[in-house]
Amino acid sequence: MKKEFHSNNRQKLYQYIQNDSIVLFFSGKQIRKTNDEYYPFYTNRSFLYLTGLDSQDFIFLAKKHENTSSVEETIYILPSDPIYERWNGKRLKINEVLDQSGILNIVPVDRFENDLHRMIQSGDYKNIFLDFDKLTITDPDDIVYQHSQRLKMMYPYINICNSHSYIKAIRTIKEPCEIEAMKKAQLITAEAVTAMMKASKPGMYEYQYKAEFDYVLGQYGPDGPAFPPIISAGHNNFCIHYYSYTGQAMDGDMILNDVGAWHDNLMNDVSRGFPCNGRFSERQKQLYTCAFNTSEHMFGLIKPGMAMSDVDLLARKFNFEQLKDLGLLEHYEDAGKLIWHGGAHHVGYDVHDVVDMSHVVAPGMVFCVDIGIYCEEWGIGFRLEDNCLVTENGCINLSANTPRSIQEIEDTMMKRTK
Ligand SMILES: [Mn+2]
Repeated sequence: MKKEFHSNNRQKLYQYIQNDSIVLFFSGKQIRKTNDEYYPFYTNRSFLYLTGLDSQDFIFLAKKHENTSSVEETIYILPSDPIYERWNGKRLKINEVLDQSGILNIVPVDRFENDLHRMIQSGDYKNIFLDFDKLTITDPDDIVYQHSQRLKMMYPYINICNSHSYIKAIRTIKEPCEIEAMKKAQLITAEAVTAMMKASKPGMYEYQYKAEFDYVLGQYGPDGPAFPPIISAGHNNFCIHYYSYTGQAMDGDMILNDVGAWHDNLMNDVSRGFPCNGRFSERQKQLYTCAFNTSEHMFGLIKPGMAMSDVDLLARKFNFEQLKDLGLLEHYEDAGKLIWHGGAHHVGYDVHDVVDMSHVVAPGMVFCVDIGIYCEEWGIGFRLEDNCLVTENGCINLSANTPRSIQEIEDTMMKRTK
């Protein structure tokens, strides 16, 4: 992404921020595994969205006094350290930080505490905005909570405010450059899913499907999948978040993929179900047609102004009616027997991106239309999940290029590679 994208994101944020405020975002810390081994570092997504900087231990600070155009920005970075870098790889240099973020004031991170102290002591600021984001009350305190506790103790007279709802509102609406990146990610995902379909045959293990997927992604760069892929066969499809990859596809089983690639930090999330032998059985056809028709119905319906919560609700109702016609369900209250989940989650800088479900559907949003059917009685479970881009008048399916209809899937699987 160009630095203008990130600087534009910051300008959008400042419009929400009151005057006489300090804004802080942390890139995060690496989490230790055992001894001196660490888990792979994952930069805080809002920090990355605002700065374009993919690095641990960076801090972004903005000071707003009057209008948004006069906000003063500083990025605190880890200084170069030849010995550390010999072991762990290069740190971002000052010119790279400038090129990627567009932030002019670049300062070593060990100056942060003193700088912040002077700013607060000056009496020029009433508020500090931090990005507080806990999913549940039992979530451990992250770096933001740790900082806020210290700030409250040291400066009890300053207001601590939450910028999370603002960043959610901004990230939810995608810019054209984000859509372009997502389209590139879709091409990679489509190729990888197609490769699994073409290699598929009874007797194949789930890890072998995964190897096909990983091989295609590996041809496009070092990033790998956007999230751990879900690849399962037969009865394992009844575990919604299955990551074992140990099962074997037997003749007549369906394969389930719930996978995604990323490009320029923008992700996608696509699910497909297909028969491992390349031919849908009658029952598989019946259930798949319900999911496919529901998905098509939703892509014909979604448009700006619709309540976000209606996406799953209307899909569920439509899907129920068809399953009722098949004689598998009688009352809507029992839909949960076969329809185990919705899936209208946003996708972007994360696979389950930030979202405010109280907002209505708006142009530039990208979220999943995820139709799952799990019929244990018939031994058939799968989901059909696509990425819906909302336009001015309706929506488009960004993942339509991944084989989707029964015909497309069977035609693809006829072209076996193995
Ligand atoms: Mn998914």
